[in-house]
Amino acid sequence: MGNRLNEDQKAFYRQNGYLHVPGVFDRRTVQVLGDELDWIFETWADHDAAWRRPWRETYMTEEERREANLLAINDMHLHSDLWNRATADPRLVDRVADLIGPHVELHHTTLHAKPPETGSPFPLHQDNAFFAHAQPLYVDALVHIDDAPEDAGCIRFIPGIHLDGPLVHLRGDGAPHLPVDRYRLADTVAVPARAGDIVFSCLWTIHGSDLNRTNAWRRVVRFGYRDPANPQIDGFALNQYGCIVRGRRPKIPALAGMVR
Ligand SMILES: O=C(O)CCC(=O)C(=O)O
Repeated sequence: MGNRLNEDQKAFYRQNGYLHVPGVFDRRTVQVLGDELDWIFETWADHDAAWRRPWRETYMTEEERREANLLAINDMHLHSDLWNRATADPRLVDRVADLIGPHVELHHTTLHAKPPETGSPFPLHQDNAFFAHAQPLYVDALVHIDDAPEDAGCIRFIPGIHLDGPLVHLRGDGAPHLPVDRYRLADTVAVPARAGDIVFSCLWTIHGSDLNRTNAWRRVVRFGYRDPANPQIDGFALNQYGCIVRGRRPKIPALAGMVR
């Protein structure tokens, strides 16, 4: 099958809203991308990116809350040719095309690096709350630079709920998230992954993650891709063109007004 997904994998994604594909990037690729991250870290990272607000009391003890931290960097592909080329790597993009294709537009890249023992959780949410689109033809590809076992705060999903569409999130002085009494980490499926694995998810899929309780870093890079004919409604990078990494951009009235 080369870089393509098989019918079982596509059916799993349609039904559950996510898909774990082991070993997409080989050890050497992951090593090179990880080394490049060291430079990006020192130069561009936001060293205090952990999400705040009262949900933290549900997820962590008082001591854990004092220590919890997260490093985040947006759009690393604008700072590094290596990471720019990774966004169009056929091992990644051909599989995305099997989920939303055949035309694929890069929307953003984001690094979430959870430090050892203090790497902050993410409360359950849909990414649609951050960059809403009209259709579910938008895939987040979580590229694992380090191993992410369950106790390192691996990604977790509520399977199948993407089929219900976008939900209203709590908003205010912090990142949007779902009410913690109705959407609980205990009801999620953990997806532990190894360095080089990719976990794909739909932007309407509910997901989150727990604290990193190991003594190792947990670095995961999110590549957001959409069908270029899927109009964005709100949020991050609204009305901005991203690079077409596969196929072509159609010229349609719904996309009028977008800028470079
Ligand atoms: O990196 C994680 O553990 C969670 C990331 C996440 O929630 C997201 O990328 O939207």
